[in-house]
Amino acid sequence: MNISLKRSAVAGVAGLGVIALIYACTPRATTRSLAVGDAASKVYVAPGSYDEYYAFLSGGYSGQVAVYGLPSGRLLKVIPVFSQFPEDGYGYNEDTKPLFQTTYGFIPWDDSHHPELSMTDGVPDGRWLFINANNTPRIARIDLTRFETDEIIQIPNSAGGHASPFTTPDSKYVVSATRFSVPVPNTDVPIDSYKQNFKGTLSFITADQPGKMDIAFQILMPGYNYDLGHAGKGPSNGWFFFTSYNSEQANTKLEENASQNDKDFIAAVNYKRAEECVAQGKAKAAPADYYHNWVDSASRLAKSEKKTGVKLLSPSDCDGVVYYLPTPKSPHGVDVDPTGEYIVAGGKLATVIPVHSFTKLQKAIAAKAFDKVIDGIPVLNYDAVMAGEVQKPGLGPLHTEFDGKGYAYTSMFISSEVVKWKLGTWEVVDRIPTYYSIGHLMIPGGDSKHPWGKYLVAMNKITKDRYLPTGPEMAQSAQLIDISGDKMKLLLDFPTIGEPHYAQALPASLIKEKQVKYFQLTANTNPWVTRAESEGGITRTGKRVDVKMIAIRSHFAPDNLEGVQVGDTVVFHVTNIEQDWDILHGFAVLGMNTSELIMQPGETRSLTWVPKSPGVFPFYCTDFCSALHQEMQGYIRVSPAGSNVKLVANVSKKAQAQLAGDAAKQR
Ligand code: RUQ
Ligand code: CUA
Repeated sequence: MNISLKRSAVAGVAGLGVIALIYACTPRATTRSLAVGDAASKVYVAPGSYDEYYAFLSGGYSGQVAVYGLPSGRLLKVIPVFSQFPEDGYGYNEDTKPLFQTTYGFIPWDDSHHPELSMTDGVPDGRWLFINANNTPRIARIDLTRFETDEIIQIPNSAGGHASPFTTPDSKYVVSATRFSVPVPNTDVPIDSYKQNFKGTLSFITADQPGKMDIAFQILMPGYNYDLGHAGKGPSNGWFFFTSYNSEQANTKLEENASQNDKDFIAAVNYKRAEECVAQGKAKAAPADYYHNWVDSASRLAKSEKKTGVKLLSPSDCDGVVYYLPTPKSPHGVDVDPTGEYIVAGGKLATVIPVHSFTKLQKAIAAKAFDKVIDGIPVLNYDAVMAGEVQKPGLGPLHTEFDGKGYAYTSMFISSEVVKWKLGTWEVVDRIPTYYSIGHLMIPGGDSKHPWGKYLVAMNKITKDRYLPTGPEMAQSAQLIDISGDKMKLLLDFPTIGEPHYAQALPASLIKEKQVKYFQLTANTNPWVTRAESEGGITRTGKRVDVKMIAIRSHFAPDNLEGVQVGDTVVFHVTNIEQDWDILHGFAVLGMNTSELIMQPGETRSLTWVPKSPGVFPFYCTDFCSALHQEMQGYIRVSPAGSNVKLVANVSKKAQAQLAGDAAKQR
């Protein structure tokens, strides 16, 4: 959730006559359970040793993912996903730009919310990390052998892809539900025709094959706001649960108008049933344009394809595919416990934490315990599906994770605390304050069948006085809490990047040994690869000039180029021919206004430069790669249009002979 939602949550609660605990935003300097005793030694990772867990925190409005080591809280890497990234040229260089292609054009910045690890049999397996773009709905796949974004698929018929990209236990599907209902297909209608014309969609996207994500089907839903989701597991495998709010179908002043109903709904989707109906042809083929972008692994070039059409399934054409579970007051998170029996909602404005039972849900369906039917969706009776309610947990329950030992931990946004409670008895057994206004929380594997229940990370929305002040905006703050004993213990505060909305973590041992250290030059299929100095050179095709160049400690070859003219478009293709771990080179030209390049070992990257005036322009390596890094440079001479300066690059004689041969053939 973002700050404005937070404000409205506080106002909404106050409006409901519940005491709004203003200390959600008020710094409290003194309290119990500040880090004490042996906390420092518990987070200390000695120089040269490794952390026990990789944690992936979303960057929220930064569009990135930040990777931290736990328990140290050390930042290991920032992975750019939905935003251009100056640190490695992602989204600036020609090779990665196609990843940002959408039907709205090139989108270089989005809001990323929920990282989700791929799973095998309901347990994180360390293959991929998925994450959603919230504004222009998309889902990305990050490969965890390289910590790189490899694929992005756009979700049509959707606006605000918030309930995303939660996966099924086998990662066959990732999902995306629309936050904003919109006309489907989107068309020009009066906004106050919301109730007639606006719809929600729940999208199931196939995800088990890298480079091949696609929309399997979409379920057309009533025009509510869909918020979050989680797959069933164990007995509830084959089901997916999505929270919704605004069952009032308000289209203005939602703060007030969407907080009227005592209960909204969790949509329980039997997606195996949906698969059957789709196979039986019960889904309608609907026009819908969207982009699928992916990186070809051998050339490391991103490609884009435009797709048209989706299968749209209406619940009224497929009985038994969706049921609504009434759930108090604008639920936010929905989390399924490790056994797959309990479905826990976080009612932002509720004073209890409602827990549904999957066993009861099935019985209620069999007994047709329906209160009513909305657009072909039976609404199950609340009492018939209720497993229990956690009473007086605090205020503003948002998200719940599990420790695998029978306990659940819920973030309380308004009362700014983590509350630990027992599954089955629903009693609160412990609570710990957070600083300040916790949104999401995360336990490694805490939404899976197998939580590694040793630590919990609280991701807080407001920082205020927790760190040395840095002007009006403070880095957001995460807190590491030890949950290995009966009582939660605060161990560490660490600043984060952007606004983490969720995180995932897994034992480092699951991915540490699988890391790619460099790219094999011999396997590089980029059409502009230069594998040896002798292969570099410069060629002209009309007004386009291509430069093939290598980078190696500590020079570029070629390093002097002449014959370029004002009006040309120059494309540099630079290959880092190092075959050694973590030896990068950079490339930047004076006045270049698109990007720099950073090349990983064995990689070719390209950038486009349009010189605007005659002169001599230096270029250099931007990564301090060796003792002679400052010597790693070259010049490119630019002459006026129509000049007769010969096109030359100071490459080896052999390469020049080759170039002359090629030119002769072209003539
Ligand atoms: S989420 S905490 Cu609750 Cu997208 Cu933000
Ligand atoms: Cu290469 Cu500095």
